[in-house]
Amino acid sequence: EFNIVRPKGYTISYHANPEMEKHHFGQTHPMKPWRLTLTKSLVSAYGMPFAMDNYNTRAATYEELNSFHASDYLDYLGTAPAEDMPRDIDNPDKEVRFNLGGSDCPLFHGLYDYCSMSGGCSLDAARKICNEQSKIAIAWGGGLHHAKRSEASGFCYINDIVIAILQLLRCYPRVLYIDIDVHHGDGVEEAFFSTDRVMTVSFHKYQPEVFFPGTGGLEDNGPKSEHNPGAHHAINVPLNDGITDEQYESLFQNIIGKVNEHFKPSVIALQCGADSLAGDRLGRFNLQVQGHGACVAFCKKLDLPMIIFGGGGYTPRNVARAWAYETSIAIGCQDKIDPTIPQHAPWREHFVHDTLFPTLEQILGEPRANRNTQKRLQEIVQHVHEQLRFVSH
Ligand code: VJV
Ligand code: CA
Ligand code: ZN
Repeated sequence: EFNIVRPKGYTISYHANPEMEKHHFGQTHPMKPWRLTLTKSLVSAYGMPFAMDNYNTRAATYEELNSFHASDYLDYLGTAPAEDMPRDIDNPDKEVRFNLGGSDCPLFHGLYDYCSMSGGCSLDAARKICNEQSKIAIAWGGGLHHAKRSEASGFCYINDIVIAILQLLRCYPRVLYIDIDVHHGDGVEEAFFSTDRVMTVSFHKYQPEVFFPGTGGLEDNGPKSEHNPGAHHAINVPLNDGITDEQYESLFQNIIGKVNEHFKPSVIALQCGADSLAGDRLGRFNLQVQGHGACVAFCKKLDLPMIIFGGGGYTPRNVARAWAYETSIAIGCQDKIDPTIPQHAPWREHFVHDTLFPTLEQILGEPRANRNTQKRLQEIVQHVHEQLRFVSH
């Protein structure tokens, strides 16, 4: 692993708070902060920390969280007592405030600390991008894209991405937000609905009434109310079950390539939710580590400063594979790392297959049926191109 060296001419930084990983949403809750430990251990086993600036980040302050979130929400988040049983199962009649305390967003021990650590991790990454101490800043502890100004949603309480983008907007004219989590990035989209300085692009499974959060249709491109500069600056790529690497990569490169030409971002914020991988406990796609990583590689090629956030990802061994591989892409050492997981990697047995790149058959047995026709994908590309005609900087 000593062949992993710092890339020449640019700095990669890795931002993490090891205390964050010790928190638990509850016994069988799908969100497992421990996946961050598994990721870090794989990154370390490959020797990648030698090639990066590594920061142990502090928690975000109340004032920093307050840059997006409402005070009454933050006050409640900081004082609501932890519950051992999710309220909607145990006690359906008890009052629910700010959507806190249901089974998706339980009130667990240390919740406020966990949230402020996630926010701190992403904000630290944004600051290093702002003062040009880093070209690519990695914040796997962030990416919690559903949280609203005054509401928790879908395992997300604090929208660290919005807070980080607000910081980027102090130093850069235009931010491109890209979201490859299998869920729609609704919280980030909504936060920037009325500005043309942020363009949001989310790729996600879309099946309202059935799949969370139910928003993000192809035609939803930002409120077209009078004189809204944010109109046409929300791009949604609604997909069906079973999309493959080949289809996803071609769609991603086509759309992001065109968005880059029209919007001309000064910086990229990329949410890399790993629940879009095949075999995810909540996801429905057939993406492999290679296809997911190809999105990161394509963004890197645009040669702009970039923050890379985590997000969803509910089969921890595959989350760790993808995020370790994507860390290697940021460094530029992806061709130097051995696809066989290092003998000395902690929890090596936990990976089941000893490779960074398991096949679809290894992950799933039988691959999930692909419900995405080429015709529909063509329509999506066509619609996005039409939206982009309204966008030129
Ligand atoms: O679909 C929903 C909402 C319900 C109400 C709550 N029940 C539990 C599920 C249906 C309508 N919520 C989604 C939220 C997904 C959040 C994704 C977050 C991210 O990846 O985009 C970013 C970090 C949902 N899907 C599956 C579950 N909730 C789920 C929640 C559980 C669970 C099993 C599944 C909560 C507790 C336990 N099991 C024990
Ligand atoms: Ca998404
Ligand atoms: Zn997700």
